[in-house]
Amino acid sequence: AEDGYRAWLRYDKIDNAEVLKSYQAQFNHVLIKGDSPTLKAAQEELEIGLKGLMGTEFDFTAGSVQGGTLLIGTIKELSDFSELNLKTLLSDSGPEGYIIQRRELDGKEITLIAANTDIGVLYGVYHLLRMMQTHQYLDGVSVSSSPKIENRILNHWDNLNRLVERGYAGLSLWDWGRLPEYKDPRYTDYARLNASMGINGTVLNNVNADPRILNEDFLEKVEVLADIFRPYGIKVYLSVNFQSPIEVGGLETADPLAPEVQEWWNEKAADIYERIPDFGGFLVKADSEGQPGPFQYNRTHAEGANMLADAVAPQDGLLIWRAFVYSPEQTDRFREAYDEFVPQDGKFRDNVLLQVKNGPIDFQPREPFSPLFGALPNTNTVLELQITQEYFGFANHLAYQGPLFTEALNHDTYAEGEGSTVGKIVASEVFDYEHTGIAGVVNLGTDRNWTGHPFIQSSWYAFGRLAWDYTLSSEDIAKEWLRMTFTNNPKFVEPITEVMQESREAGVNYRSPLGLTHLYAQGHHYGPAPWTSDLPRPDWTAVYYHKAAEDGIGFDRTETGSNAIGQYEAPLEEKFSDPETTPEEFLLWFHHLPWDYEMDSGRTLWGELVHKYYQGVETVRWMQEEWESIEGLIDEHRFEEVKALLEIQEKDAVIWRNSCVLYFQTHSNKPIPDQYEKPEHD
Ligand code: GCW
Repeated sequence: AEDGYRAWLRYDKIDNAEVLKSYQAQFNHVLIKGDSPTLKAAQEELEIGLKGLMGTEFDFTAGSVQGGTLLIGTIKELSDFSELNLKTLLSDSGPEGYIIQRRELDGKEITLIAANTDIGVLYGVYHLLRMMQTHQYLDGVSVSSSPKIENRILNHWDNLNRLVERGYAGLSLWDWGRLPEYKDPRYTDYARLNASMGINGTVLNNVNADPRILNEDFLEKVEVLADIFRPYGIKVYLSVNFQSPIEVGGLETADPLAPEVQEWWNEKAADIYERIPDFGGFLVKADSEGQPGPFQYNRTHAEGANMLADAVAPQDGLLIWRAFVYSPEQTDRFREAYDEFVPQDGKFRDNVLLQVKNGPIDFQPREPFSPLFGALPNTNTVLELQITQEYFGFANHLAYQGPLFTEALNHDTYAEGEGSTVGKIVASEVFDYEHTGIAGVVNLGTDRNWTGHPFIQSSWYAFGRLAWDYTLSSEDIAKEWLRMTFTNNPKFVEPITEVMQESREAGVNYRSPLGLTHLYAQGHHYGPAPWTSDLPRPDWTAVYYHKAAEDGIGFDRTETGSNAIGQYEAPLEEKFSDPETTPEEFLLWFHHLPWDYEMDSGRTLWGELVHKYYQGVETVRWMQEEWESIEGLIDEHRFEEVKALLEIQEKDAVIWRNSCVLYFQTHSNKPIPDQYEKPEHD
């Protein structure tokens, strides 16, 4: 049975005779110049890929260029072929880009994949295979591609006992108990899947960091993983606990200004680099949700980050500091990260990157962008996205995150006038950053299909593709993924692309439409509990966020409220300050409005809220129908699995809708309009 293990690198034989014939006419053997581990990986991928796709063994032993050669190599290895003019062709490709061309060489028709570096070649090979998997004709192909963002990093929230925080796909992939001896072949497949999209870094462990990761016995295991990932261009990073000098080093303090603490970190970093010369660096969650940090020593974020940055600087390492901070003392959690970090702008070392979640609160189904984007001209700012469905029904619901990611990237911050989108800021096209980066929190685990719900693979894929090129559309990515992962049959691809594209909005609507947020049951974040009010921290309750009462609903973040809107640039501040000009999907993020406030549809706010909740459920039911309609076009195993999961999703959506509508009704005191099926309750 198809179990999803191969994900989008399936390489089943091309079932379109015409496409297959055209490929056969175009190349019949491969000439790879060079034999580094990365080029060997490229060759291995082509061996599996071409054999699978074309159904024939390929000759990889040709010594010279002939008609039908697939010629592959770096500018250096291909220097004999001066006629190719690679110096010019690759002048914009950088250290990771590549070109793919159909062209003539010595009067012979060849296909060329060339790059400045080995890893560029590998990326080019994956690109060619992707074109073949999606049945694109290669006549006259001329591709030139390079990443817009330098560091494209997965974040694993994996604990050392292999439980994954917010992970719903089995245990951690890292089998610490059997490392370093046993090198699970899965590590290589993990690297292949990531390299196929151009992911070039991975943080192995949870940001709620266990200090033991820095013990020698763990570092020995980390070294093995780094060795396996290296040919695929993937650097290893570690999350570290700020108290490590005490917990691991036996020091009395972790004060970043204490010389013995600095020395301890310097030595620790040097030791890691001895094992792992291309070690990426450290990721730190400090002074957030109980994690230790510089505050207890009366030091600033910058002082804490800079000490660690200095430790990795001699080897060109990076120090990634998270901006996910909030505390119960603030009247509005929305404000906090900005209030803490903007005054620190310019105080961080050049090799520090500040990692900011897309929204100001926490990976909610829909958030406005964090006002930190655009407010830090002198601090390398990384965008953190969540691939794992902590707030989207775990691995039970279909909720393709592509539209959320592109929405986050395309928000206009107006930092340097119109068009200063989050994507451009992160890619250093607005300010001049020393380093750029994007991070995705994954839920990969030991489930056969890596992600639990087969469609969560698509969000992993979307993250990777957007990390390479943030201007891609979520729809194109969805199509590409469906073609590679299931079938090229348009009868499948067309309707299911639509299902994917609608799925996130459905999730917004049945949970928290119109700018509501964080109505989750505390702790697990699966089901609804908008009534939650009595918890140890007010900012963990639902009522803190929705503020529903007899007079209306929503969080006033205008000047009469917390004035968080003041953190945005003037045109947005103005736009969001007036409910009439606030986009309705963000309305209750910024305003507390009466229940009979009139919406664009002509309905009252209460009526619109009810309408959206019902619409969310209806969309899930439509998703079920669409899925039923493609029965027989894909393998039965995955068909049945997704069908069953959609049943769960429908049930959950109804629970969300009923819980929220009935609860908010206790405040609105208004009826549910007649056209809607009434929630049943016992
Ligand atoms: O989204 C919240 C999660 C925590 C997580 C935290 C963070 C790793 O509920 O589980 O901790 O954010 O991003 O640090």
